Amino acid sequence: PEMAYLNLLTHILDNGVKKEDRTGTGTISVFGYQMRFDLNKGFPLLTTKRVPFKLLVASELLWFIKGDTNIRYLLQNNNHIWDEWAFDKWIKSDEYDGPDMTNFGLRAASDEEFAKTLDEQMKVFTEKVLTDDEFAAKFGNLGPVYGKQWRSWPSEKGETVDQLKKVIDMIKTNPDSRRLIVSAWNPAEVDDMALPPCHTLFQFYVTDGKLSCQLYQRSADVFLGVPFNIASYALLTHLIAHECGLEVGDFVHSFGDAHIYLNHLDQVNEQLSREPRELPKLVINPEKKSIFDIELSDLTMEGYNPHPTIKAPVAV
Ligand code: THF
Repeated sequence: PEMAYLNLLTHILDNGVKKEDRTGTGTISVFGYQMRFDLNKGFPLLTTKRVPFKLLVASELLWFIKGDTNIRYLLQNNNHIWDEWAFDKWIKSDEYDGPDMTNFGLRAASDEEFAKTLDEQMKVFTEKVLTDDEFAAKFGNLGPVYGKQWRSWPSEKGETVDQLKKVIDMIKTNPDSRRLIVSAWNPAEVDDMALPPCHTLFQFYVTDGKLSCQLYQRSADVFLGVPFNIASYALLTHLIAHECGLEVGDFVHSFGDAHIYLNHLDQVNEQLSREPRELPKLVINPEKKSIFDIELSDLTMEGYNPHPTIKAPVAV
């Protein structure tokens, strides 16, 4: 199953075209691609590099499931993958009076002195989000991102729609439905989000007592983001199957713009030179049924024995 991911990397190296992007980093990119993972063949957590499952993948997913959009919860769990996007809002606000941080992502990549200053300011920022309630409410919040749209999409009548709860209820009561959909893309609110959702929409499908899930991802950072995204949606599928008394089926991953950043190419080649190992197995605490009650301590990854981490800069 991991070959599906390695084949995507190769496909982009072979067929990708150079394309400028919002972050100014530059990418090679293809438009339209699909991977399929049979979740019965093991949990699709990559073994050709270490992917921090509990620390980063699971804590982020539980944050979405809670309907939370403030990075404070992530910080409390030592998860820093969303820091830059909140930080960006702060440094562009009137309240920021530290050193100039314009274009911090790009500058840090080429200037070591600046990278140090950025690190210091980032520490000041995350410390304030953790300890100052008012500051956290204002600058820890990423806007109406995933958690908000999944759990409380605002409706015309001034009410909210709990898409996640509804889809789980429908899987239980009407599993043949072709409307088992959750959308994070809310056109009316996209402009207020720190980052418009990359994983835009997902759909479930039930057959032979197995739950499958397909994700449409509009934009994919294939080296850094996609290993997280695969694991995250595989986990979501396992959790919902667990609650609904179903087995797991396939995770189907469909892409719009799938790209490799030009500053990830050495890392990609390093990863492609490695031999995939046996996939691990996810164990969910059988005492807990509802996805809304699951905590990090209820999840165990057994038999994960990956190749070492491969570091790469994240484009902001
Ligand atoms: N923006 C970009 N450019 N890439 C993304 O993958 C991405 N995400 C989310 C939002 N914007 C994005 C954030 N998700 C890492 C992983 C996932 C992220 C952001 C960053 C990352 O840096 N991973 C490192 C480990 C970091 C660590 O150990 O702290 C890695 O090596 O995998 C797409 O969902």
